[in-house]
Amino acid sequence: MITREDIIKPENLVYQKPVLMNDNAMHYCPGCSHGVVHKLIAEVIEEMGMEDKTIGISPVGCAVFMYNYLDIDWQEAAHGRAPAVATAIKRLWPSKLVFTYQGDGDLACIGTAETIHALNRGDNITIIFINNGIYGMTGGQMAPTTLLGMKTATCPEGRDVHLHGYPIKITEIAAQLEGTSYVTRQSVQSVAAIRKAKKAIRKAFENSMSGKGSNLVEIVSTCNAGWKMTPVDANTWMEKNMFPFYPLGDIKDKE
Ligand SMILES: Cc1ncc(C[n+]2csc(CCOP(=O)(O)OP(=O)(O)O)c2C)c(N)n1
Repeated sequence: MITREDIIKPENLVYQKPVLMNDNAMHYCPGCSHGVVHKLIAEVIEEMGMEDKTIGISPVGCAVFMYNYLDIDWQEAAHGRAPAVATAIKRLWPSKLVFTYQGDGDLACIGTAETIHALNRGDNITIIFINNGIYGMTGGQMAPTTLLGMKTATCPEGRDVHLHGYPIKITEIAAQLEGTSYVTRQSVQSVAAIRKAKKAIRKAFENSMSGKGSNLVEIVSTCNAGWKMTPVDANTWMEKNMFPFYPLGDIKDKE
């Protein structure tokens, strides 16, 4: 009979939870992308041996509670202001790995100015941008990233270009800025996508430690509760509707 002790032998261990992730129960809705990205960030920090040298900046939105789940140093920022706070922290402690973790309402709307200027200054930080196309925490209102035709709590007939303008591709804008080093768009809807997203986060974190400039990793994500879909339907909807407008892959890599 195989006992538990046999299974946990080092040679039989194929996977384990990152040590940095504590046992607090996550508040995220089932199917939400946030938890997967949290885990990738924890894994990368551990693999880089930066457990006690990392400072995360957590702003407003569902992302804010990341400090409850990852046992690193955290600083909370007002809505949209995380890149400005990250700039200050990185300049005070250049030897630290400094990253922000922001939603699209936070980064691409209320914090557009902070985001663009921090990236353009070439501050050696990484911005992780969770783009789920809506304001998730407050009940699924339209965000600047909401697709045309997409229904939200504040555009129940669908986003109309004449009323609301076009969705913004902030990642493409970031790639145009002199200060950015690595700009990429990833997702976490499949095992292959998760692996690629992890590689992208690793590269961005390494770049920010080697002084190559600022880095932006967008993760096109689902918000199945806000989109009012099952987790599986939300993934399918994202692949069919979000990926054509927000295509995945590296947009800029200065090397
Ligand atoms: C200055 C300020 N304005 C508005 C709010 C209300 N608010 C809290 S969360 C949120 C939406 C955040 O959405 P997003 O950044 O897309 O993240 P998500 O919740 O989708 O992960 C808003 C508008 C606030 N807390 N502070």
